[in-house]
Amino acid sequence: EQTNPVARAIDKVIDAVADDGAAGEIPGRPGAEPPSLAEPVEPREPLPPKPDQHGPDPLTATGQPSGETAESRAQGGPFLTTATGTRLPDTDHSLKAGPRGPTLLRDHHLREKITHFDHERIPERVVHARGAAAHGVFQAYGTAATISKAAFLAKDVRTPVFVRFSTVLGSRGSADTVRDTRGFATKFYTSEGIFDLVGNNIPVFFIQDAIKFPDVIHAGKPHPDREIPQAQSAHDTFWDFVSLHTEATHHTIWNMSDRGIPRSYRMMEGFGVHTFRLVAADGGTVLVKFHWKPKAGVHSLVWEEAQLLGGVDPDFHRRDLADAIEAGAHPQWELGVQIFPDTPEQTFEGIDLLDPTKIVPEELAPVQPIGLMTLNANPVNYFAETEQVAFHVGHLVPGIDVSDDPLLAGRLFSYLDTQLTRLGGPNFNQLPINRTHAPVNDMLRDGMHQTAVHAGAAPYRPNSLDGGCPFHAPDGYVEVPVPVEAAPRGRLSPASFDDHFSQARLFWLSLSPVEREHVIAAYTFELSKVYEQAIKERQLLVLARIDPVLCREVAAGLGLPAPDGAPEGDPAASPALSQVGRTWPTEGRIVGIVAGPDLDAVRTVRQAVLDGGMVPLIIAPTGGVLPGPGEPVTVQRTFAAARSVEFDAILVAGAPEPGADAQGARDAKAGVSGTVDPRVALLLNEAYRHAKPLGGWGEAREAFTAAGIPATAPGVVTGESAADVLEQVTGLLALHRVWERFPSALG
Ligand code: HDD
Repeated sequence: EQTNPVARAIDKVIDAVADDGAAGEIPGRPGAEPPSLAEPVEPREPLPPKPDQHGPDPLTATGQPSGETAESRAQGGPFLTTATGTRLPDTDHSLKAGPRGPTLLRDHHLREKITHFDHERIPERVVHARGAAAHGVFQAYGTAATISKAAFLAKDVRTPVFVRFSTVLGSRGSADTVRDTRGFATKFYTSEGIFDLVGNNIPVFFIQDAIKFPDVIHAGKPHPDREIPQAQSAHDTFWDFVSLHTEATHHTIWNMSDRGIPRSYRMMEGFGVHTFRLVAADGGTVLVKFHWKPKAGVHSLVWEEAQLLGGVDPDFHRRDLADAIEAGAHPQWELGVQIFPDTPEQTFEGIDLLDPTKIVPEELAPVQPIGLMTLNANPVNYFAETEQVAFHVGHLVPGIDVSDDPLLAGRLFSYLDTQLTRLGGPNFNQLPINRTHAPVNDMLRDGMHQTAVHAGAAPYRPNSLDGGCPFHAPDGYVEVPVPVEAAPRGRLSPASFDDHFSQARLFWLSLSPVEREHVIAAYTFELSKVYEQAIKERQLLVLARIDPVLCREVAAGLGLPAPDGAPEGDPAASPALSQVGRTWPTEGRIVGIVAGPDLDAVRTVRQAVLDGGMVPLIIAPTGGVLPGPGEPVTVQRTFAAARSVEFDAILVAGAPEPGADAQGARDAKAGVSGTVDPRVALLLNEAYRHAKPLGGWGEAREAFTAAGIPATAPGVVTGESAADVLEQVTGLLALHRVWERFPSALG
């Protein structure tokens, strides 16, 4: 019996294949009926729920029955009905006057079916339209219990959560791997009401005041005339804005770094960005910044991979999250807080805690873990859950309060407002995914899409007709009575908000040489896509304020002179900001195994990969089961479907077989392939260029040579023993990439 959950999931497939054999049966699906064009005529039993999925909690806000049953939700009821429950004998033909006659207006079923279909879409989110989500649980360590009275932060309390990850700029159907900020929004269904932590994977924001949100988003969205480019910042309006609006400099350099292209949602940090205020049971307060730290480590794609994935698998992050959960490899994050004294200045070590363009380096204020979140179930229905979930920074519980960060203030208005348009009215909190798990006793009544049937005569206060209910709650949510500064009213900001460059420089100085190279390449790529020369020149002036090397290298790439300018400030580096040079867990990483003729070696190494908690995917010329004696080995990726971008490392099990499919035969006939299929050569070549660990044994060297990979290249492990090769490759995987393969020109 396998203990590794990924292994268990894969074993199921293998067992199914191993059970094959009866004549006429479908390979891999013993007992299944052979395919047929005839429609089923008998109702089937309702399908059992899928083990990796669960829907929103079945609690209703009011306890009202809904007419909906588990069967109807699962489409498992025996007979088709209209929306009002009348059984239907036919839904394939509209009502006509004779078989060739005109369609009749009285056909209510036709109109109901088409009208409902016409209204299936709701407006996509104006930002963060593209997303993926999962259910899970948050378990508190109790370490925050002394600084916050929130019930869900008490030791060992387990709170259901729903997390939605997203990109910001793209439309709902855009690619996952674009260069962008990622949303990281968590809904905690606590016993005291809902707490939403609506953060990003970047700890700072483009603007310091919410009033500029429409400006930054209009600049980042596609151009208004042709609606291009989709889901990216590499265009004139974005760079026009950020080069003029220099408070965006810090967020922009994070976007241009590896953080803008995460490897997976599972491997991203999350940040609450703003400073929040925690309130203890005795009324004491501290200021905090929230951090999510992924157990799987912080990893990124390289830019070429991200671009390839846009075409090869635009759903890469969405699929990765769902697959991991389905396989039982449940992603986890530790929630932590940086804690600052709640002083009247609201600064820490000279850093303004109300300025959302600033971080507090972890070296100055360590992140203190307060609980663990595990995502353990996929949504059952994308629309009902992931699309209809409505987050709001104002959803707070006693023990957590907001600060006066002016960006947060505007958000407190915006999130409620946007749901009215997006979800069609003020009752969106009654949607199953948005329902609180705490008892609701409000006096909000009526409105579009009201699903509660409220009893009671007096939804107002004070009343006597309902016995005075509901009463004020003595332990209810109270805003912290922070004194308000006596100062003249005005459209103002503090002087500290004028520092736009020192922390962009801090970030740059904290990166390793290879990460700095990526930043240079990203600015160069993006600005190369800008048509207006003046915008590029202006952005170079901004870069000169960050660092002369950054400015010089980007200018060289653009073919422009580097302007003079001195960097601002001399901040100390924060090593915690770099993703390179640390070792990370290898569990859940994807290892491609290009199968060779020695099936025993393939079986052994596949098992060893599983035992190491990683996910092996067997790559072979064609699908099905590898030909040969012994326990069957199922192929997961054919040469036609395997692209390097899917794998974190690739192993070559001896000389791979040439492609036996139509493409392979055509290439062989045309003399394109040598002994190694060109698709295998491309696979290895790309993985090599993307600094991924490679390993092989037996005649594997032939494949590496065909891919143009030098024999002595770092991170290319060859040997006679598959076990030794795998051990070394796993060691390399813990470092994520083999960066020393491409020594940095920056030193
Ligand atoms: Fe926002 C959605 C994160 C500033 C207005 N935002 C949205 C989502 C995330 C964030 C993760 C997607 C939630 C989901 O999955 O449904 N937003 C942030 C962060 C910000 C930020 C971390 C700065 C620190 N946002 C911000 C400002 C405004 C908005 C300043 C407006 C003044 N955000 C919205 C919105 C959205 C939204 C228009 C779109 C859909 C939605 O709210 O429900 O109201």
